[in-house]
Amino acid sequence: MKLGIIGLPQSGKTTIFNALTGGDQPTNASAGRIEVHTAVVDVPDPRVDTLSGMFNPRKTIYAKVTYADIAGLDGSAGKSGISGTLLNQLAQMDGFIHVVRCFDDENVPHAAGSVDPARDIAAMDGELLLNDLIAVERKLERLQDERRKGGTDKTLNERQTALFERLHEILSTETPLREVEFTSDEEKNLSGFGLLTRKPLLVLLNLGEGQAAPEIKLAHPCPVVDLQGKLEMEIAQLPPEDAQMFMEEYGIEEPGLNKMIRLSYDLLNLQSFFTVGEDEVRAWTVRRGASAHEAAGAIHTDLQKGFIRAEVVSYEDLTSLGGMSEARAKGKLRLEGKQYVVQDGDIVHIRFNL
Ligand SMILES: Nc1nc2c(ncn2[C@@H]2O[C@H](COP(=O)(O)OP(=O)(O)OP(=O)(O)O)[C@@H](O)[C@H]2O)c(=O)[nH]1
Ligand SMILES: [Mg+2]
Repeated sequence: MKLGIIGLPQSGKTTIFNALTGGDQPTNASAGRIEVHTAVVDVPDPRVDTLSGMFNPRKTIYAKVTYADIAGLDGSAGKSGISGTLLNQLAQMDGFIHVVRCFDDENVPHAAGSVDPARDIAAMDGELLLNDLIAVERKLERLQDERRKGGTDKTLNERQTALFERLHEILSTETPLREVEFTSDEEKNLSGFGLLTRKPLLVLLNLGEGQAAPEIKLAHPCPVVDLQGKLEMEIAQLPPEDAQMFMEEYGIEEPGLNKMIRLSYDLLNLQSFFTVGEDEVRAWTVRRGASAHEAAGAIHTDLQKGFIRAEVVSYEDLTSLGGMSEARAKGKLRLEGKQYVVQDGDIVHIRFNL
């Protein structure tokens, strides 16, 4: 799962990326250049820590999300849309984190001359909308060409034309496609088309030190999270002991970053289930609503192929009872079939036979 960190130039994308990775990519003007840095980040999860404490495994593995710092969107895509290379990068993402500058700093000029988060959110929304509108118009032209030339599947062409005309209508009213429900057949037609406003979006308000988050009325509701980007980056770059001291000094209980990582996991409609044992305690990622059969596949295709049953206990039951055998004795260890819908926090053991 990949999230693209996007935002206007100098909004703090690389700062946030460094905060996520503890890295030190240079944060200076990359204006106009298309730059992409990618990092795989652990999803902080106190449940994994608790399970690890219970089972004392050789390895503890957290769920992961990939973040990409994508510079190059500057609100000037204009009539021709976002350039090919950049669009390619954006289209590969499963969702976006839009970094919005709220911090004041006279040493960091704002391209638009002033700090105005609401304006910047609207500008980015507009850029993504416009780009989709252009992509849809191009597709409609191609479909029209096909009809004129003939020789292609006529019903398919008609169906696609109807769908893309509908998209055109929606986008023309400045509505992002993520707000629209599609049938699974339409979804299939649209996958591989990389429309940007179909992807889930999280707004990240990048605050200055000690700054309170501004109230912003969004034209298109989406999850919003705020953090002090530069401060978080500085914390992330410290050795862990120093970071702890630093946070205590500033009265920070948990880095705002952790919240953002968890929110981005939610944004992508994902959940975790766990496997436990002496060898390893591990969080696995599946979409919400996934079956036990899919969960088995997330671990290994062999487990999916040879699936017999899933042994399942909830995180709450396992931790309150204190162990697997206690859970079994109390009848809390359930045997579930392929169709069982996995719940966030389930501890799962797949029985299989190949
Ligand atoms: N005071 C203050 N400065 C910040 C904050 N976040 C970022 N900056 C500064 O703003 C400048 C731009 O930050 P970057 O993280 O490079 O922004 P960016 O969005 O990656 O910029 P481009 O890649 O050029 O588009 C740097 O000088 C940062 O030090 C913040 O929270 N407070
Ligand atoms: Mg940058």
